[in-house]
Amino acid sequence: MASHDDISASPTAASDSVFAQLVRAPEDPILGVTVAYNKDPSPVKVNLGVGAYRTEEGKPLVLNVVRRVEQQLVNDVSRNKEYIPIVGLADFNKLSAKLIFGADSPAIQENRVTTVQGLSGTGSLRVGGEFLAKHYHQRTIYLPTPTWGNHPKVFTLAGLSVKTYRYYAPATRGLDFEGLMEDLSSAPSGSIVLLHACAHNPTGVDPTLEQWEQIRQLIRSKALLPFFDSAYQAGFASGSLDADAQPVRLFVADGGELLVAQSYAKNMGLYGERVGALSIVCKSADVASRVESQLKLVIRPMYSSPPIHGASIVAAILKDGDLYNEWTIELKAMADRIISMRQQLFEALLSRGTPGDWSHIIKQIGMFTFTGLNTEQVSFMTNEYHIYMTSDGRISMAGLSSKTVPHLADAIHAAVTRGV
Ligand code: PLA
Repeated sequence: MASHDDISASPTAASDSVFAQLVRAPEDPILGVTVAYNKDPSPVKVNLGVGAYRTEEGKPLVLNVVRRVEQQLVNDVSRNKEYIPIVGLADFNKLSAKLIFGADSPAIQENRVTTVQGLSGTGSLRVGGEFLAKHYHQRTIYLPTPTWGNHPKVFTLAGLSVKTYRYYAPATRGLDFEGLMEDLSSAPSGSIVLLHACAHNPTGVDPTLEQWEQIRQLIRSKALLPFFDSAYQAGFASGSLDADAQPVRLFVADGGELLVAQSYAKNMGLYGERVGALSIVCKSADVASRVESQLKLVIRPMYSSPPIHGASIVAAILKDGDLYNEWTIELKAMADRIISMRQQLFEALLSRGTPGDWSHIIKQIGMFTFTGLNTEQVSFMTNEYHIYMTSDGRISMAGLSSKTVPHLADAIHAAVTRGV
């Protein structure tokens, strides 16, 4: 007969765990930067890893308009916590489509668009990816090189096979337009093409509208399927939400089909609320409604239905003219602060005489600067200056402030001139 000791001794030994063979996974290349930053006790540390907006005081920002709407929602006793539909809040979906496609979009008027609420940008990409893996005849998706580090993982796990197309030319720190056109020309007909709608992450380099038009012609002539990732429709470069949506609208205007994943993380500062949308523009209203019926079958076993709070905030702001205007003013203030950080960092490097051409800092757009610093220089800056950034040399300009610019410029200067 086994003694009590025999029974209780074994489960405590680690080697007996059913997970004993598990290897430790590395931290996420972007979110892991924050983990390392949080562990650093240095008072001068700066987190320029994740693309999250900070104020001049280095604090996270909740927009005033968001605070006000949230208060109204809390005070409204007629609201309840019932499950919302599998596809999310109807108002939110309609208004999200309007935001990206434009109020007068023929696709919306003809009911050719189906929009479902998603778990921010990532969740919307994932639902779109799984839908395509299940229902689309071509399972290959082309991603730009480089791209957001999570893209390959999201689409691979969704069941698609990932290939790449050339996008960025390190030599010019600009777009490799010829490489892009060549690679898309040789993609098999029907392939899916992931396009960053604006403010390409991590490079901050976007095609011009003329180049977008050529990309559109190529994509349509080869019957490729565009899948836009619109994580940064915020007017960060142009100061206008409509201007940022232009590339997507070019593709809608030709009557062809496409997918768009939207995120409200950055443009409404709703990061942790996980609010986003997936829209699929179809050829006819009939197809769009069948697509929606199938999207429900993707979502229901994944997370059943989306959360109510963040989408209610977004819907309230997009629905009301005054709140919408207030939002765009706050958005513009964020954009202006980021642009001024670009200018300040550029000037700080100039004044230090840091070797190299740093004009890309003011030319690139969106939240990030793709500095051109290499992995070794980045780890030097982290170790010696407590500057946290992704190892590809990307810095989040939105995380900088006038107070931290000199420190960053010192670090870059030291990294670049080291051993020279
Ligand atoms: N698509 C792109 C191109 C992104 O850069 C990000 C976020 C997302 C989608 C997803 O954002 P969401 O799910 O929060 O809406 N990229 C961040 C954060 C800002 C991250 O890596 O999760 C970044 O630092 O790159």
